[in-house]
Amino acid sequence: MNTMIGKTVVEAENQRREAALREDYASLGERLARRGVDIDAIKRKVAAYGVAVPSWGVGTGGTRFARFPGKGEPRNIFDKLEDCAVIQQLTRATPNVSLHIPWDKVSDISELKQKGAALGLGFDAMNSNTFSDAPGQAHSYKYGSLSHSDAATRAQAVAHNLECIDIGRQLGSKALTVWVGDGSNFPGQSNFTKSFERYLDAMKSVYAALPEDWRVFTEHKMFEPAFYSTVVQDWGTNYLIAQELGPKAFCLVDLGHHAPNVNIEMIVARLIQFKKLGGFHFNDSKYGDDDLDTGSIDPYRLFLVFNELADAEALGAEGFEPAHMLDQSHNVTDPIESLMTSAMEVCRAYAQALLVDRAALDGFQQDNDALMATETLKAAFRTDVEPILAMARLEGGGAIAPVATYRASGYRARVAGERPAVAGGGGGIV
Ligand SMILES: [Mn+2]
Repeated sequence: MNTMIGKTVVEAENQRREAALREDYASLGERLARRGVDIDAIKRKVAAYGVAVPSWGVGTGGTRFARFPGKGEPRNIFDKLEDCAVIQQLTRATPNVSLHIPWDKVSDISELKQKGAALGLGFDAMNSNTFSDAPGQAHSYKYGSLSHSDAATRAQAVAHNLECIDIGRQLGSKALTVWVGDGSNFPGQSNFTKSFERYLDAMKSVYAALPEDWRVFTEHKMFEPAFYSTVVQDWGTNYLIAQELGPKAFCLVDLGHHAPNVNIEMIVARLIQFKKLGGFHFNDSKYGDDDLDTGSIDPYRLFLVFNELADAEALGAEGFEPAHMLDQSHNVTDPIESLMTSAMEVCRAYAQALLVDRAALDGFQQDNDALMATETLKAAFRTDVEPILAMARLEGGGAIAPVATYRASGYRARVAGERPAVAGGGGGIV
């Protein structure tokens, strides 16, 4: 397998930190043992955990105002896979890449598959794009795609999704994620019921083309690019879609796609209860769909989401297999550093959620002891699980300190010499 960063760099960086890590791990292990928790069991679960990286995340994003390209940005999907391989090599938490069509479209799909295999990367859910026009396409998506008033435009959007399934099938992907920008900017511009009927009708054609072992994830979003109404607005609409389509259809929760202060962890619990949670797009936000780095604004909310997931895992919820993916836009940081940090934040929230004393929590809930119930969650959240994460990385062949190791490797400067700056490149705020 090809490694993007020299093993001697990783080993030298790890060597400087290993003794301290072993001390910290032993100390944390003692403290957790007092709470009846086996640190090695938690570490094994964290080591087995993975969150997919979106191919578009490794390019610098942008806002509606401007995009400021970074040095050595990937020029195409092959460069993107190499950057994704750096993230996986150092964090050991991102074994799969989620592709976006047409941004990642290639003439020879087997070449792409081989590149992934050579880098030790698999392919996660495929993402279709009917929120912008591809060069030369017959019908514009300016006024919508799967819900468009024009049948030919809807048919074109369906055909694009079928193409994504076909490419994904050849790559070994097992899921399609559909997010549409369809909606309206003015009251009266579109008929809510008719546009949703058209959307459902089009999605039924996409659903019918799913291979037997595939799932389709529909992603809701409250606003943007449409600012008055969106066709797939909220989790309730999303649940209706999954119900209408059938057993292979699930809801995808992007943490940034809700109104401010919405209780996302409760939405997650509802979708788990009714067996329709398909997966996540992790990111963080302060105001809207900010696509900031996961855990950078509200790590407690991320923990509370993972608390619901760990609860379902502990109960052995039937058919519970959500897909986890990052979905962020990096405007002021090196995308590789942001994605590594974010992947580690997701692992941290998972590890903390595994520390929740569920029997004690259940007892406090039964007794209506609100204070002790919430303190039970806080006790897990306050635990510094970094030694667990770092040990899982070290034992998996990764880096104890991924960002420091990445900086020491000089990877960005090296690729900057090989990759001339490009103005366009697929990326942005999705
Ligand atoms: Mn998303």
